[in-house]
Amino acid sequence: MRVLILGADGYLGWPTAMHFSNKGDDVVAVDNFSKRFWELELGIETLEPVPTLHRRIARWRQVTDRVIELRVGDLTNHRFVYKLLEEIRPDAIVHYAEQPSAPYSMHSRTNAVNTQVNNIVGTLNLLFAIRSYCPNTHLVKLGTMGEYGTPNIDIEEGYITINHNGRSDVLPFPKQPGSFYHLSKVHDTHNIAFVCNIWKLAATDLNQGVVYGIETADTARDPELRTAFHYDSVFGTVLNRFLVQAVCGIPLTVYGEGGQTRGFLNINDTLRCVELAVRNPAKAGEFRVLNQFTEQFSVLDLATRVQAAGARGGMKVEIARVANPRVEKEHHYYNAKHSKLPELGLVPNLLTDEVLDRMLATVRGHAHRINRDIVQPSIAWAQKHP
Ligand code: USQ
Repeated sequence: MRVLILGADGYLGWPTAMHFSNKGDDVVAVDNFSKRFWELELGIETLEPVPTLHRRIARWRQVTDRVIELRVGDLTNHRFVYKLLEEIRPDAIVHYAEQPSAPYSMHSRTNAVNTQVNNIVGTLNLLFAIRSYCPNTHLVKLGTMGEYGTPNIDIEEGYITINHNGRSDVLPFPKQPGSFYHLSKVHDTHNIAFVCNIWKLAATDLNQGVVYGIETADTARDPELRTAFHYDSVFGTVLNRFLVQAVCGIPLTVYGEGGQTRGFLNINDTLRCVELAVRNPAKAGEFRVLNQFTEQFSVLDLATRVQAAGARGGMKVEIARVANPRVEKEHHYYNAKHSKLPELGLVPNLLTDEVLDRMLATVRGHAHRINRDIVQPSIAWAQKHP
């Protein structure tokens, strides 16, 4: 298949590009490197420096003899997007090209606006370009489980049957996002669902949980093929952060009570889920929603698991209760369905002690690189900004 990967320089985008290329698909990688700019702006470093996308693509070719094509451009520039789709006309588009951080989006008015313009305008340009040049292309869009928030009822996969005043309908599941970033994903969802209906485009929204992990089969082939691993308080996800904190002796930063419960998945399962979505496309006019995670944990569960992994590795790991910089429920019901991807063939890589120990050992190997100054939370939801 001809697969276009948007946001191919990122934590998930680069392993996804290699994954499809390795399967023999014809991969075109797209990025505008804005994430690298945001990192520089905030003084954020990844655990190991990440080679340029150009260099990683060249290395991939040396290692595997497979070609990944590169296009550099910004999805908010509609001329770039139109030209791209006119030329490539892919079978599938995997769309990761969004500002992915909730804290980043809550930093200031500027960041909230930039996040929503980048994410919503970029996706909207993409939808118009698909309609113009490749209306049969399957769009696989990365959404987030955070679109649903933490309601006091079971979370369904995208839709819920509601009985009201004697009538019944299947309606989009209510959205209660917790940041301007999560809101941007909700707005995307509505735009995509709308055009699937009116233009009969085919789209899959992958409502992904929190991803963890440092390596995939392809990144492990060569140090120059590594992907970005963030542990800072803006772009790092919670388990990745806890692993780094454990290694450098910083008490694990559990925000508030730690009862916040989310869906989680291993980075290797992200690749498998995206592949399953691409190989089993939505139909014309269908807006398919798949909840993409494999297990639920509370933040405190994870901290306790990392503490135990540290003890197995001879490290004394403390758990801190940090004042919660976010406005979120710290104790709540959480039971989210996630059966559609297993029905398509997903066999999950669960967070076993062995997996946790291996990740901790890998992070420990890079301990000399850790910048302790970027670990503590620096952006508060309720704080006033100019
Ligand atoms: N948390 C801590 N301590 C930390 C960091 C986070 O207790 O040091 C807590 C947060 O308060 C939150 C939970 O852990 O309750 C998850 O936070 P996170 O930073 O790992 O994840 P989140 O901000 O929700 O965003 C991440 C990705 C985002 C993706 C989302 C999936 O950055 O791109 O959409 O996970 S989900 O959470 O299901 O919405």
